[in-house]
Amino acid sequence: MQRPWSGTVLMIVPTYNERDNLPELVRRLRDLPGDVHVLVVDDNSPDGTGALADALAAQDRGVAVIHRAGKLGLGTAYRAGFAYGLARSYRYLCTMDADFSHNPADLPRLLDLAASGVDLVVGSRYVPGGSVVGWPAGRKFISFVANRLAHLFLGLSTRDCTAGFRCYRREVLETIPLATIFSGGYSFLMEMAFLVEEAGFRIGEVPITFVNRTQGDSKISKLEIVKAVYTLLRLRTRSLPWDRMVSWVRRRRSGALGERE
Ligand SMILES: Nc1nc2c(ncn2[C@@H]2O[C@H](COP(=O)(O)OP(=O)(O)OP(=O)(O)O)[C@@H](O)[C@H]2O)c(=O)[nH]1
Ligand SMILES: [Mg+2]
Repeated sequence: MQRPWSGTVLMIVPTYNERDNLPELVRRLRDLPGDVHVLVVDDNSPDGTGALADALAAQDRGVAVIHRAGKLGLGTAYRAGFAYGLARSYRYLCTMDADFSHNPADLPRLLDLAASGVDLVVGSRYVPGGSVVGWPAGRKFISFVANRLAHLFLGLSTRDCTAGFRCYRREVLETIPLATIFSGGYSFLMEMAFLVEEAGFRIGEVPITFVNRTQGDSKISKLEIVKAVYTLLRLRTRSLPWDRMVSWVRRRRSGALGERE
């Protein structure tokens, strides 16, 4: 069936040691309506995921692979994927995890909302109808606290601002200064949500059931929690009144305001 987004979608899948998940994931994405293209961004996975991705790409022109030298982080993997998609004519650039926590069958719902004019659509655990299955209580707590802090500290209205299942309209990624994003790891997701809201884009959330991985190991480390706290503080400081004043003075000094007065 023809959809408004048919033929214009790139799904970016960062991978690190996902050999048990990747072939089935790519198959299910390629079986979706609308010829969704898949870009795997692999960081030289020791388990051979990169070679597996190459084999999938050799069989299917709708699959491509970026190989990076080593484990360079989730955020920079997304950025590499965005650069690839923006250099081509894709209109919807999506991201998801490789471990089936995000169900490929949910993707058309995200795309339908994006095609209706929503700039960033998030597959969300924390809107009515969304849920998390299989996470231990500690993991749920960390995710809950991260989101609560993002709402309180940064004033974000996105309920699930740490979610990796997303669909960006091309214009969003052309506007946000991707090269200046500080976070290279998991905090990238929060920073992007902040920048997209700050830029005034429309964000929508569709409920999803997030299912804990059954194959492979989690890559998230305790260090990522420390980095997330740092990211919150850093972004919060940027939006404090004195910070706005400093940037106003700087702009004034450089003459940017003088012309308008
Ligand atoms: N290319 C690349 N991919 C990564 C990196 N770190 C994680 N990933 C991938 O990013 C996705 C999310 O990582 P996960 O380990 O599943 O993180 P998570 O979902 O927060 O953790 P779990 O719930 O325990 O699975 C997966 O597809 C990983 O393979 C990285 O440094 N580079
Ligand atoms: Mg995962």
